[in-house]
Amino acid sequence: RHHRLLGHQLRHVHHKLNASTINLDVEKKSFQAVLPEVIDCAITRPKIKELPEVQTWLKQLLEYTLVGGKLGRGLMVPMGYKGFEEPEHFSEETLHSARVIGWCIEMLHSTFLILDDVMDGGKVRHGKPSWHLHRSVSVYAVNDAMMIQQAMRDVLDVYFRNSPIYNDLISYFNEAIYRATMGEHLDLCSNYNKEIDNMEIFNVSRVDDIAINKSSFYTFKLPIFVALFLVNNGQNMATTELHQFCIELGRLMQVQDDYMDAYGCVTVTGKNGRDIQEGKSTWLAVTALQRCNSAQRSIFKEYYGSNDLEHVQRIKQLYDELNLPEVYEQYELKMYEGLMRRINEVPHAGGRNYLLAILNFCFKRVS
Ligand code: DMA
Ligand code: MG
Ligand code: MG
Ligand code: MG
Repeated sequence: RHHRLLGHQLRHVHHKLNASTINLDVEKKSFQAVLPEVIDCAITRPKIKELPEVQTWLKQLLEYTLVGGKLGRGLMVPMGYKGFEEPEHFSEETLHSARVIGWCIEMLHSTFLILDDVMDGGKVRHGKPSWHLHRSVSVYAVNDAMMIQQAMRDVLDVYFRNSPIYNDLISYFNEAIYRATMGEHLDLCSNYNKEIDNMEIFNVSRVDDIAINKSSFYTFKLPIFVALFLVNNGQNMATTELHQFCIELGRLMQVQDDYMDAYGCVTVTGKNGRDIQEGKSTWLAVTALQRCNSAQRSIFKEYYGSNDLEHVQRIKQLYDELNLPEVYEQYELKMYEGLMRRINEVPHAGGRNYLLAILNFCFKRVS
């Protein structure tokens, strides 16, 4: 009864929330407050309780990797539920479910980041040493990544096994996982090698394929569409237009990620850039090549994909000579405007407000 009363009061607050802007800091605190419950759920499953040593390990693994990020992906689930749900159907209990699912998406994100840092030679993540350099013994981190993924699956099972949304939930998670691994595959097969001169990797459509698979699905489509599973008649709002919005937003996100890899500051982004050293096919590299004269193209071929710091500096200098910071700013604005147009076509006012909050969270981001 107390619960229902609280729900009623919150419905009232929620109504006002819909009309004004979404307070991200408040939602972030409530979201973070659910983490201990989620970790506790994962580490108290019968099979892991039998192995206290593993239980302690998993707890440390989750506490280390789930803290320090922006939590954008996870927050999109409760924010989406609040944005799309009508006041008469809103419940505090469902909001809590949204936060649990949000943490499952953050667990999935941790899984990918652990593996990505092993594969990319990433050393810093969320402003701390990457997991494989911290507690784990380098490549053993692969096993830890799998463990987090299965812990995530356990949490989903505990909370939602008997829920009517369970099958859809699992199939959306599966789609996101598969897409991210396909994106990572393309990314890992896009390293420039001077010896074989594989310049064909630097093309717009490859950069798009990498971006869409690497980030659109698990970063945007998963949290946004899963939030709609929790909304009364939410399936009516899970449109192909919304899908396309997620795809485009993922592209924006990855262009920014590529830009920050060279132009970001490690103390702000919390990670060390390695794309130039690895010779990656990124938005910056492809855009640079589109604007190069033949002398500049030779410099690119000579120095791109080298671990030598002077070579990396030479590539960054080339990016500056080609005015890439300015080109980036214009491109980001153009993408922002396109996404705004898409948002304005969403019929649901609360949904529009929510998508706008996500877009503004991403636009001009520096970390
Ligand atoms: C990471 O791509 C991709 C996934 C699916 C986690 P990335 O290597 O560009 O990420 P980061 O720049 O954060 O290392
Ligand atoms: Mg990486
Ligand atoms: Mg990578
Ligand atoms: Mg990157």
